Amino acid sequence: MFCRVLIFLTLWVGTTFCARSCVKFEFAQELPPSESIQVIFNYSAVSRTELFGVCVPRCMKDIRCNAFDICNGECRTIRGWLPIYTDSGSGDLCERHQIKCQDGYFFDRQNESCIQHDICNFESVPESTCFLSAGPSSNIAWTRKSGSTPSSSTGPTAAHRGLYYKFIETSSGAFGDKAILESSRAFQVKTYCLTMYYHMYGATINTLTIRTQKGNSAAIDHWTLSGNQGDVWHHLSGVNLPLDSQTKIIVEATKGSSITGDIAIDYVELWPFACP
Ligand SMILES: [Ca+2]
Repeated sequence: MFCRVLIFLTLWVGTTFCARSCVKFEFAQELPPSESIQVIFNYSAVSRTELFGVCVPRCMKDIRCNAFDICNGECRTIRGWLPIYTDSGSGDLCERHQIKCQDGYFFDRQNESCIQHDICNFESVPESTCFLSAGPSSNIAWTRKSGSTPSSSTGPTAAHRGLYYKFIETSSGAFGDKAILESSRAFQVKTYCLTMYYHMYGATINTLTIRTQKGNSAAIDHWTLSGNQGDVWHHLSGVNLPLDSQTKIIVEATKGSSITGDIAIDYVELWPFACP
């Protein structure tokens, strides 16, 4: 099996891409040929921190484990959650090849079908794959933006992925004002994994929180961070959220004491299984 699939992948990828480094396909024997033939999805990454690495037990259930990337002439299979490469050199143009599903869905090996994969990339309005919308109890808004925020010394200068992100503008309003995004669909009874990128740069950054709330019960905080985190996008690599049809996800940013408190988020993903 190993040789058969390796030969297939090598032929399919083509010697122009990776004749030098196809040894990275050492796990390819676990990709059935019938599925490999459907490996046609292209994926672009701007940073190697996007890539997933070593084998973990769940790999046979997870599309991220039966994909492979080609980056600058090198290729490798993708297995697991943590990145193989820890350098964050920008500009790596990668192609991710995996089993194709329609936008907003990914292939679940356990069910052998495409299942919903929620993503808020904020690139379009409306965004059909986004599970978050403005919460009615907000004092200030999460604003969609491209490029820099209006104030200097705070906020990102560009989206992490694509052109657009969402942020809170802290030039007006009062200390402690809250901007709230809430989930707008019902979930199954299980633990989901939320990942996202956040940018918290400025002298008066306050707090970003992810919580859940079941009906009118008290909300439960699952992740919270306060204060200046530097002028860089950070990756939140996974927060477990126990959900059901009555429980909603809340992403809340709190305004600090002055205009240097802009908090931004981008590429929020909700995976329908617990974090690895
Ligand atoms: Ca974006």
